[in-house]
Amino acid sequence: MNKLFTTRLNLLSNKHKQLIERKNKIEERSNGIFERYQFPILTADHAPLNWRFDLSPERNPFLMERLGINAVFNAGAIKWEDKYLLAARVEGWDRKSFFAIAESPNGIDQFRFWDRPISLPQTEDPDVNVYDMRLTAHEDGWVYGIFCTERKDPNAPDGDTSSAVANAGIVRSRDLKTWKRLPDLISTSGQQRNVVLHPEFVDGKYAIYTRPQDGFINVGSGGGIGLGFIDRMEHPKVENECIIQNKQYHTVYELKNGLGPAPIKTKHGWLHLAHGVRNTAAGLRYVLYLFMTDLVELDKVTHHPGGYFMAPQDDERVGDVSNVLFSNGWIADDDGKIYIYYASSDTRMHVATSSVDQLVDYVMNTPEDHFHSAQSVDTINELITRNEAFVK
Ligand code: M1P
Repeated sequence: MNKLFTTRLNLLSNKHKQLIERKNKIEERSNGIFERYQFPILTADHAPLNWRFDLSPERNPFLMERLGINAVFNAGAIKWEDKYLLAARVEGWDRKSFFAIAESPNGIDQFRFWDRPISLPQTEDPDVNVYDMRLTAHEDGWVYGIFCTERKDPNAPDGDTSSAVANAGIVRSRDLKTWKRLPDLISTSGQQRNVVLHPEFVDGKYAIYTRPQDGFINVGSGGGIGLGFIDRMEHPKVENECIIQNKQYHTVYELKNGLGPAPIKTKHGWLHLAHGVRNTAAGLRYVLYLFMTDLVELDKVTHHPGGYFMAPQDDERVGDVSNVLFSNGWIADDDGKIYIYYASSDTRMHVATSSVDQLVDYVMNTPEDHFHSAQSVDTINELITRNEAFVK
C-alpha cells in the first residue's frame, strides 16, 4: 500500500471517529423556552467514509473523495427501540437528495449513519429528487414516511430546465429497514410540499396536513397549512382539504408556511411546529413557530403565539441557502422531554431540547400577534404594567 494512501486513510478515519464520538453540550444562554446545543449533530462529514471514498489503493491511489456529500439536513425523527433515529435528507455533490437513517443513544450526540442509505422503491413515474421526510408512527401499526418527490415540469416551455412539480411521496415500514412505496398523494392542488400524516385516525379516516401551492417556489393563490382526509392509504386521495393556518401580511409567515413534523398530543391540544417564510432584500428568511389545535376538532387553532419560536442565529445563518431554519422532526420522550431536530441554512442538523410543559406554557401564555405596530407596543406596555409590582 502506498504511504500517501495509508497516511490519508488513517487521518480521515481518526477525524471521522472523533466527529461521531464528540459529546455535545448545552449552550449557556437560554430563553427559558428551549436550549440550543454547542455542536451540530449531523453534517456532511458524518457520512461514512465508504460512501464517499473508493478504499482500494489500486483503484484510488490518491484516496480521492469520489462521491462527495454536500449537506445533511431536514431530517424526520422517531424514537425506535430506545434509540433516537433521524431520517436525514442527504444531498450529494450531484445535487440529488436521498434518505439515510442515523441513530444516537441519547438524542443529542453520537449520531451514526446506518450501513447504507435507504433504497427508496419507485413508482411508475420515477422521482428525480426526494427530500424532507416526515415520519409518523400511525395507530394503524405502520410507520409512514411522507416526503417531497420532485420531477421536471412536463409543461415547462422548451429551454426551461428548472421548472419542477412537487408532490408528496409515501412509503411505510414496520422495521424502518424495508419500505413499501404507496401511490403519491392525489390532491386537487398543482403542487404539494410539507405534507404530514396525523398519528391518529379521525372518524376512521387518515388525517393529513398539506401545503397546496400553485408553483414550485411560489405558493401563489395557494399556501397555508391545510388539513384533509384520506380513506385508504393505498389510494391516498385527499378529500375535504381546508386551510387551518393561513399565510398573513406582515408576519413571519407572510409569504408561505408549512407544517414541520407530526403534531405532539398533549392534554391541552395538539402541539404543532411549523416554518414561516418572508421575503427580504437578502432573499427568503425561514423561521420556526408553534401553534396548538383542538384535540377533537383538528381544524381549530386554539393557541398561536405571535412571532417566531426559533430563528437562525450565529453560524446557523450561513449555508447553501442562508437564513433558513427548517424542522420536520421532533421526539417527545416518555418523561416529557422534547428533542427538536432542526436544520440550518439547508446545510446541517442541530438539536434543541425543551419539555412538553415548557412548550405548552409557551404556546398557551405567549401573546398573539395583533398585526399592527401600535398593538405590539400595547402588548409590551401591558407587560410593563404587570411587572411594576416586581421591579424595584
Ligand atoms: O430552502 C429552504 C426550504 O425550501 C423548501 O421549503 P418550502 O417548501 O416551505 O418552501 C424546501 O425545499 C425545503 O427543503 C428547504 O429547506
